[in-house]
Amino acid sequence: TSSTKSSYELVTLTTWLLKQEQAGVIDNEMTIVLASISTACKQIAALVLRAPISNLTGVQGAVNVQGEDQKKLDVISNEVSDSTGKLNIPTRSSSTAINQEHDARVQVFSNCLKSSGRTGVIASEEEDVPVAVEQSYSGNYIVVFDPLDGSSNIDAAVSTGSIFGIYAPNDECLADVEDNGTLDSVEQRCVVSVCQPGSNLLAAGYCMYSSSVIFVLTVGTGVYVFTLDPMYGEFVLTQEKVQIPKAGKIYAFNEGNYALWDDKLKQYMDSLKEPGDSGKPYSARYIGSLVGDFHRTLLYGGIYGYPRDKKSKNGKLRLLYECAPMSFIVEQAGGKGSDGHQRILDITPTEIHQRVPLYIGSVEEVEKVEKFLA
Ligand code: P6P
Repeated sequence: TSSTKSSYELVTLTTWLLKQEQAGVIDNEMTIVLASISTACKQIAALVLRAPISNLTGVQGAVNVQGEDQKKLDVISNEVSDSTGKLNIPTRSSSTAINQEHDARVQVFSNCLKSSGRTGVIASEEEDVPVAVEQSYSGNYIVVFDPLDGSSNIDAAVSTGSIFGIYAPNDECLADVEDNGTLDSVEQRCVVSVCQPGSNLLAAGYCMYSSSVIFVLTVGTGVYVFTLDPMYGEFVLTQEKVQIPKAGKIYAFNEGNYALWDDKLKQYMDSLKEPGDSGKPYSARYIGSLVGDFHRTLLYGGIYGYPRDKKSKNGKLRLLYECAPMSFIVEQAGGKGSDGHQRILDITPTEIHQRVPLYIGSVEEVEKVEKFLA
C-alpha cells in the first residue's frame, strides 16, 4: 500500500482550528485571531522570500525602541496589508517610497490582528507601548508578538521567525473605555493588562521562515506543526503532539560571549566539551535566530541558551513576546524553559520589553545548567 498520504487526508490549519472550536478547546473569537495570525505569517513569508528582489533589505534607518537598527523588513513585517487586506509588497521602484512612508506603512501583524476585529490589545517588539485596538468588535484578546525575530539574518537568507502569544481579554485597556485620565493612565493600564506571567497564556506559537515555512502552535493541548504548502497557500498539519527528547547533546549558545559569562556558566560550558562516558562531546549549533535554533531543539533535543553577561545584565531576549511564548510551547512538548533559576512561565513582567536570561529545551539539559548555576 502507498505510504504517502493522499491529499484528502491532509488536515489544514483552518480545519484543525475548526475542530478545536467544535471540541470546545478554543472559542470562535480565538479561532479568528489565530487565523488572522496565520494570514500575517503567510504574508511575511512572501515578503521574506522576495526581500533581496524587492530591495527590502538594508537598514531602514530608523531605530526601534530596543535601540536596534530597524531592518526595512521588520518595520513592514509589523504590518503588511492595508484595510483592503491587499498585500503591499513594495516594488524596487518604491524603495524610496518605503523610506518616506515607513512610519505610515501598514504593519503585517498588527494590521491583520486589527482587521480580525477580535483583538483588544497588541504588544509588539516594534511598538514602544501596547496598542489598544480601536476596531475590536468582540473577543478583545491580548496578543503579544515579535513580528520578525532574527531580522538581521534576512540579508543572508538565513532562517527568521515570528513569535506570538495570546492572553485572555481583560477590560483594563480597551480603546473604547471612557477615560478622563491622561493618555499615560491609558498606556499604564495597557501595560498592566499586557504584563502577565506566561502561565496565563491561552495560546502561543511561531512561524519559521526557512527551507520550509513552518507554523508551530499550542492552545494548551500539545504542540502541533503545520507546513505551508505553496501549491495552494495553506498550512498543512505535518506533526501532532510533538514531544521534545528528554535529553540531547546539541547546544545553541553564542560562545563569543564566553569571557563575559560568570564562572559557574563557564564551568557548565566547559563540561559540554568533555567526551564523558559516551566518548562524544556535545555538538554546537547556533544560527543567530531564536526560532530556527528553538525549532531544531524542539525536534532533535538539546538546549538553547541566552545567558546574562557582564554587558547584558538580563541577557538579550524579551520575556513577554519571546521567552514566555517559547516556554509555553516547550512545556507543552514536555520540555523546560528557565531563566537559570526559575520557571520562565512564573515570571510576571514589570514592563513590556523586559529582558530575562533564557535556557530552554530538553528537561535534562535545562536541569543540568540550573545545577551549575545554583
Ligand atoms: P547574538 C536575534 O537578534 C535574537 O533576538 C535571537 O533570534 C537570536 O538567538 C539572538 O538574538 C542572537 O543574538 O547576540 O548571539 O547575535
